Amino acid sequence: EERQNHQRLQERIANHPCYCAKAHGKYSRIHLPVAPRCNIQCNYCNRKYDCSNESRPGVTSQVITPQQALERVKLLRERVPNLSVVGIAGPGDGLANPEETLRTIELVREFDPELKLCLSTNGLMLAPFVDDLNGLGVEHITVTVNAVDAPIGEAIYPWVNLNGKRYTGLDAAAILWQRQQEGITRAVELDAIVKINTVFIPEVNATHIMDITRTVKELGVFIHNIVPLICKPEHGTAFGAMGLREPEEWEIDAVRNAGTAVMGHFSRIMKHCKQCRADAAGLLGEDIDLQTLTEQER
Ligand code: CLF
Ligand code: SF4
Repeated sequence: EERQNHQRLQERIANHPCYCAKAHGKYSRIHLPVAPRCNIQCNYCNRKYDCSNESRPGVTSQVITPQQALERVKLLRERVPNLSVVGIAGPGDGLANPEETLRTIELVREFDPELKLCLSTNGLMLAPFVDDLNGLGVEHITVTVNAVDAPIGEAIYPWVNLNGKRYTGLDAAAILWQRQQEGITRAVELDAIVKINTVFIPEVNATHIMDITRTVKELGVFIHNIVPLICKPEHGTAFGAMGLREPEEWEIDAVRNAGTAVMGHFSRIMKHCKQCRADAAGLLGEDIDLQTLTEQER
């Protein structure tokens, strides 16, 4: 039975460029930047720019409406090679903008039910929306988990906003992880294929990453994606101002290799992430220039 489940899973991810390394030079994804607001603060984020959970600080994606997002999908379906996935990855958090996010997903689904739907979130509001997402056919969910221990989380998240109240300190980190766990657990129950992103932050969560891998594996997560902190001073992030360094490549390699053993045979560590923009479109790392494309269209 395990073999059959594995087979089914392989089929479901076979044309997802992030979940399946073999698919990434072949199939394209589009990100639709419909979600401007965010409900937490990460110290590696510059709020003027894209969510750095899935994308880089220092690039600004222009926010579009759900209707414009649909137009973009229509335009790009013919222009990018083998479009298979439509994702929402900011520029804020998709679920801090639930109306825009759910409406966009609905429109894309109506337009072409064959397109895979993908959402990346900080997880604060995943539990309350995961059933709706499932109902709309969202099969791929990414949650950014940078700590499964409040004292470590406290150094990464200065605050979270929940139901009109702002939490700080240990409370903020504990609430975020609690909610992330609930959301991830429910997503797995609903048979979503869950990916965890973790930002490798030297001297903050680096030695904690194995614990994260082990913990999320136990929750039934399929893939763990560990990405390097981006924090040059010019990116204007809190970590940049604190003088934190970006990790060396060998540090990332080491933690990914260690994680591979933990994830085992039926789940995996992602190694080909390109830390995409919130408006990325095309093959991973070979995005098309939307500006030029729109000008050509006129
Ligand atoms: Fe986009 Fe993310 Fe879906 Fe992929 S990106 S929402 S899972 S369709 Fe992919 Fe880009 Fe890395 Fe993200 S390479 S940043 S992992
Ligand atoms: Fe920034 Fe994304 Fe963190 Fe929100 S979740 S603070 S947009 S990095």
